[in-house]
Amino acid sequence: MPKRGAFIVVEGLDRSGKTTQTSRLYDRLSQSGTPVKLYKFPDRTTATGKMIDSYLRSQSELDDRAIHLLFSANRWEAACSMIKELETGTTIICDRYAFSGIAFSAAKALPPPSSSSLSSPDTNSTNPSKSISTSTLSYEWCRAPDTGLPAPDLVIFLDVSEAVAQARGGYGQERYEKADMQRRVRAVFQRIAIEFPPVDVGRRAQGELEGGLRWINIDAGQDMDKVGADIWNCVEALVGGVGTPLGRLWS
Ligand code: 2DT
Repeated sequence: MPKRGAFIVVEGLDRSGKTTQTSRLYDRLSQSGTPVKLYKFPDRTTATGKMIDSYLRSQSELDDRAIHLLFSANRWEAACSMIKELETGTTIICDRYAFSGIAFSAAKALPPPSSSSLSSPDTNSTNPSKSISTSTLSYEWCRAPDTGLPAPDLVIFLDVSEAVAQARGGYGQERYEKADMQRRVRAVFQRIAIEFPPVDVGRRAQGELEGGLRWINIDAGQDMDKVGADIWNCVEALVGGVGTPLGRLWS
């Protein structure tokens, strides 16, 4: 049976260099002769994307649940084409996906940012779920609408500290581009990461990356070329396609 394309998601905090690294990865895969397509969510060009864009620019207000569902719908709109492309051998790189959906919405329900559980990765890695409120926009509620979407083979999470983000020029003007929100989002990303088996970045054997979603944290505070090299180190094993069937998120 011919191999399908690999599905690689790049997630990250603002100022992590995510968009730069994603397009570099795209170029490198293209140059290696891999058929590759780049997706970015939210896709602001569709009808749902235009509503999302207006919300992010604070030109409109929406209930937290309504915007969450729009972000999810924005992915579902693309799901059919993505599946077709992957099954016909195209590798997909995706700049943000369902994990951003959970992280940004569930972050709204976290306790105030002065809480040490938000800024300390150690506290969260011990039991991050404890810091997530179950009263509104619970983690489970946020995850539900994306259940069944095509599951990536690999999620690369570009982690960047607040200090590095500030040194890179601080945050932009959109709704979520604030230090307090970014801190909360980082905490939820850490909560998501513990759902997936850890990967040793040094080991690139195909067997290590096939057969289920893998999540890799990369220190995006490093020099851009080093970050690019770390990413390639993980992705190289997937060049040439994947032999296992495409999975579905959380199902
Ligand atoms: P960009 O700055 O990357 O365009 O993202 N977001 C994104 C959500 O809140 N939910 C989602 O499902 C996705 C994909 C992250 C725009 C902002 O939208 C947030 C930042």
